[in-house]
Amino acid sequence: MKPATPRSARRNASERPIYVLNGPNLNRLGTREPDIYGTTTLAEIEALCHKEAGSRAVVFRQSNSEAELIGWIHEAIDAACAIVINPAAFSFTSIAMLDALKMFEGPIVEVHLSNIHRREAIYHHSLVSPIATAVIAGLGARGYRAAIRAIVEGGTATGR
Ligand code: DHK
Repeated sequence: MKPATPRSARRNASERPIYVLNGPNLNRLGTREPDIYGTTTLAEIEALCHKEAGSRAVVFRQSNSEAELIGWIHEAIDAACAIVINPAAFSFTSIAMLDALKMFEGPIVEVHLSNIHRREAIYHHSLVSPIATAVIAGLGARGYRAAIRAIVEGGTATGR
């Protein structure tokens, strides 16, 4: 069993921001296939993440570029206490992004607005899920709130 995280490390971790990273096409939320993704915009999702985090800092970003997302994961490796990530279509294609996430030692919560397992087969196998601490899919924008709450409350079943 992993040794207990000393109080100082837990305190230091809680002083570091939660990175919330979003993949391609999520900048179009609100008008993008509302029957699948709902009508909540990405700006509204960002606002609910900050609200749920309370005094904890949140770094919230979106990119349609794989390289940019990997750059932010590298940044998070040195700066973040946890990563909440909706990799969107890169979930199913990007081994490079997976390799970057593997270097992160803190909790990783994978979020999908839609229940990817109820959709076409191309959306069924996320490369990220096997290394994620937790996966939330199908709750729409509320999935982000659940992810932030779990991180703020601290501790996960897997000890990651
Ligand atoms: C978002 C996307 O853009 C799709 O490629 C994924 C995910 C699902 C979502 O549900 O948030 O399949």
